[in-house]
Amino acid sequence: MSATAEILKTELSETGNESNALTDGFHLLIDALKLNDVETIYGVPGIPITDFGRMAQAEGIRVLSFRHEQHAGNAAAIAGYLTKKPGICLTVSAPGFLNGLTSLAHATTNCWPMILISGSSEREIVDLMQGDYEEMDQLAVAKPLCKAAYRILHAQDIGIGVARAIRAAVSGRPGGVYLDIPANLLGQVMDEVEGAQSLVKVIDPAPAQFPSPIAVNRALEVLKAAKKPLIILGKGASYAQCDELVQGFVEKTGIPYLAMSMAKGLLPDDHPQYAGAARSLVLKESDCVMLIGARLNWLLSHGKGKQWGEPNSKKFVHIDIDPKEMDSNQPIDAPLVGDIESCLTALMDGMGGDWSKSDAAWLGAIQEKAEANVAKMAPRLQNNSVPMDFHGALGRLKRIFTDHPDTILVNEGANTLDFARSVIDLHKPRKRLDVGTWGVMGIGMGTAIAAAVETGHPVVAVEGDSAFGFSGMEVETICRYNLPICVVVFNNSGIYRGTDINDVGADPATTVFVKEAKYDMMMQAFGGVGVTANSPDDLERAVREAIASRKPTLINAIINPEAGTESGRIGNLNPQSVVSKK
Ligand code: ADP
Ligand code: TZD
Ligand code: MG
Repeated sequence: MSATAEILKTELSETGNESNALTDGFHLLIDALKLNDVETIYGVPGIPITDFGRMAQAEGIRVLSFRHEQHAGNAAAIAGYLTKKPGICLTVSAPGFLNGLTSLAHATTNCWPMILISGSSEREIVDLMQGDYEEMDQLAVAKPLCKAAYRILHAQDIGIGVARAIRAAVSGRPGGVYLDIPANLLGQVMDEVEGAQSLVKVIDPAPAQFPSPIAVNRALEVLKAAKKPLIILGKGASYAQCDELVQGFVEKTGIPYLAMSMAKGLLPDDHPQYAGAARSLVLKESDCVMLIGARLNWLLSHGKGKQWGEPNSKKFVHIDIDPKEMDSNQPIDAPLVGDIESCLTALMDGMGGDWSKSDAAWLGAIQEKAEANVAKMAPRLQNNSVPMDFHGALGRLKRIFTDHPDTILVNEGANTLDFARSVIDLHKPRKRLDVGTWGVMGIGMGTAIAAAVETGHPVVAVEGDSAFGFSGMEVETICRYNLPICVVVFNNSGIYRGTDINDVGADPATTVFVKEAKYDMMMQAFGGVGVTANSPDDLERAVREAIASRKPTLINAIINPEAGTESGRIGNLNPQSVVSKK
């Protein structure tokens, strides 16, 4: 027993407390997390949280150790999205904390619940800037980058601290929360019974938020008056996990819909009302757009510009849990503030039984356009060229995802991302996990690991070769935990293309990599399966085998280095220099 524990024991017995049993910060923190159903922690060990990780594991929490905190954090962020419970990331002080902070900011930007728990140095030394081991005022650094940030200084406050963190992460618009754990908190001792009494089980952490009846009626009036309505489903709608209600609402209205990237599969992508293959037409010509858990941010060109047709030609209905989202980019005619489940339930009730479905001419025009676009694309998806292009490779993956609707697709890159998003259909909710609102490269392996851990389903991560490089070392983590993950690296030997040449010096161009690097050997190095695929046939065979075997697999898919375009589909966002080049 430590000296402090001895003193405390004596004090407690002097005050008449005879239980004598003690607990400490380590155990209180573990008990607080367990009491609130935390099952998994993603992190990297080190001072001062190594023993905490060990003890949590011994107490039945699954603790997954990563090679870099950013990927542990990305795992926690996507675990939050998939489960509606905060994903937990555990890091060491200053540098480990900073590595984890990127993913905490990413979770916040995407409205996903996550808690970054980080060990920190002693307050007294940090605040006097006396140069402690890994000294940093972490709370101050975290604050502007997440939804809420708390520090716990006393063991008796651990229960409340954890409760606040959980509620802040999941209630209202979900987001990232920072929880600062100074090293000496973990060793603080208190009476075991009092400790247990100090813990808090959070009741109803994300309370339903009902829309006002006036707002519901207003929304129904706007929808009723529309001649060419359109629904846009965003990842807030898939996060809400009221899948049948969303499907029921879309079908009852008969309104055609678009799905934002991670909302794909919320209704099956081959649904007759899905207007994905006629995206330009519906955005331009619709007269009323209903956003359900989607923001009018850059991903929707802020709801304006040529893509959106004539200015002021549309009315907007917007469901979001955050009132500040209304009128953020366009005036909203019918704001519906509340959680999606409550809002859609109220709308369904208000619609009654005799809601007349959307105009047949509008649906017919969309269907005609969609069919023409699908027919135009079909031969490209069937091409069997060697070296492969994006479409030849993705045409095969599309078939595989249709045959395996439970398999989760993780996707990042530029061309690899944009083409895979439009080619691969998903048939169930929350099966597509990608770069999210920021377009972050590096989410790949952390996301794949959490997807496999949280769902038990096989994961196929379709990765640009650059994108993969950001988190590639985590293939060791995949092998160590023997996860059913198949990484497909779309290897075009570079960022966007593998063909750039630097004609003014000896260094390679900034966007090219070692030609046809053997990424498959990285997986082999740790005991997994590594394969090179030169043709669509090779690729299809290897992916099917990986899904069936559930063995960690990396397929190095050699893609024609000329096949991609600068920045994929968002090349227009690159600033142009007005100074003529040499
Ligand atoms: P996408 O990128 O798919 O368009 P966004 O991340 O931009 O989606 O938007 C998701 C929106 O969903 C956010 O504005 C968030 O506040 C909202 N949201 C998240 N969960 C819920 C919920 N349960 N009910 C209502 N809105 C939600
Ligand atoms: N760093 C981070 C964290 N995120 C980013 N989005 C970028 C850099 C910039 N970036 C992109 O937006 S896409 C991309 C980078 C570096 C890589 C594209 O190359 P790729 O994909 O090999 O992954 P394709 O298929 O070759 O286009
Ligand atoms: Mg590439």
